[in-house]
Amino acid sequence: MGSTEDLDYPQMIVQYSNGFLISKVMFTACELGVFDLLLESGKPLSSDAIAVHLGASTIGMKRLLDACVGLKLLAVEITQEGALYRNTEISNVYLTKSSPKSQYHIMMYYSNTVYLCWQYLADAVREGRNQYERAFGVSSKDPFGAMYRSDEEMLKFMAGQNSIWSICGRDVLAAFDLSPFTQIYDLGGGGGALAQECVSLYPNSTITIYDLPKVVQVAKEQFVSPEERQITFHEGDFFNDSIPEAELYILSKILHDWDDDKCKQLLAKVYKACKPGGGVLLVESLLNEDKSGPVETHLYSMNMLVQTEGKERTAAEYSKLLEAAGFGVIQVKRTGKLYDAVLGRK
Ligand code: ASE
Repeated sequence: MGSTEDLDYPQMIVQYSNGFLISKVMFTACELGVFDLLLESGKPLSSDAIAVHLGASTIGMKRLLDACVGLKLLAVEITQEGALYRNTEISNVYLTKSSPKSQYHIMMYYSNTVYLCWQYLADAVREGRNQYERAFGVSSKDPFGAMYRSDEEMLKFMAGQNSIWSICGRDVLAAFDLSPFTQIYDLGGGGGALAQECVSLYPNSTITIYDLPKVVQVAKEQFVSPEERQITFHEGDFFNDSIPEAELYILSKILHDWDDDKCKQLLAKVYKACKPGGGVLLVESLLNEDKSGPVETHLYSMNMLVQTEGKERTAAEYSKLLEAAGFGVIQVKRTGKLYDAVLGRK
């Protein structure tokens, strides 16, 4: 893009400025149920029909639908009865609630929670800490206390994280052959979508989701059925309570929530609990060693600043944390997608 940059018309700056408008159009069409309605209807619909079905104004809905066409999230066909809208393939797969690869829940979390925190990004940069106090009037001392400030917020977060595993879970679990490890703990496993991918990919494994009691309760009620016999639960706080013995510990998007001291504390506890010959799998979005990118990971690191106590790190930074805890033979696999995998052995 740099090479096509024209100082009389800075395409890149215009595109970056409009980035949040694009996000909000997509989030809003998801939130109002546009893609769900067009999937269910099975035929193209007029803007008036969509507005009536979704209880929206005709003027507002027409504007939203046309913007979605511009973004290639919808297609339009002009007929004698006027313009008829339908989903594009990518919208059917990723933007409808019922699709197995739906990103609906993470978008609702971005649109209604993350978005509000980003309002205070300048304050976060000035102060070097998360912005829960300004955004939601809750103490920022305990980030997960703040993130789970209501059952509704906790559920939105869990559903959101689950939707990410529906598109990245298989790649991060297949990055290494984990079949030698049959007894696995997923620390902070939340809604269990990664655990579900894990037992599907490794049918001989059993996996225990270790998470806070209220998270486990919601996971059992809403996300993992008792018929899924290979998945069990352990209620606890992995910083303050004991961690049971296992062959493999998965820490998926856990270390990025915490500073180096907390990461070392947690990894040292995991090392102690780990069976000899066992290991730890870190699932994180890795920064390049020279911190030149990927830009998505830099943006996520900004998000860690406004929402948590952590940051995104390079593979070498994770390796150092693992080594400090005692782990050896550290292997790194980049997946080319959002999340990568780092394996350490005891
Ligand atoms: C966390 C993950 C996330 C803590 C807060 C979070 C996500 C959003 N908020 O562990 C999902 C990843 N997306 C981003 C923007 O970081």
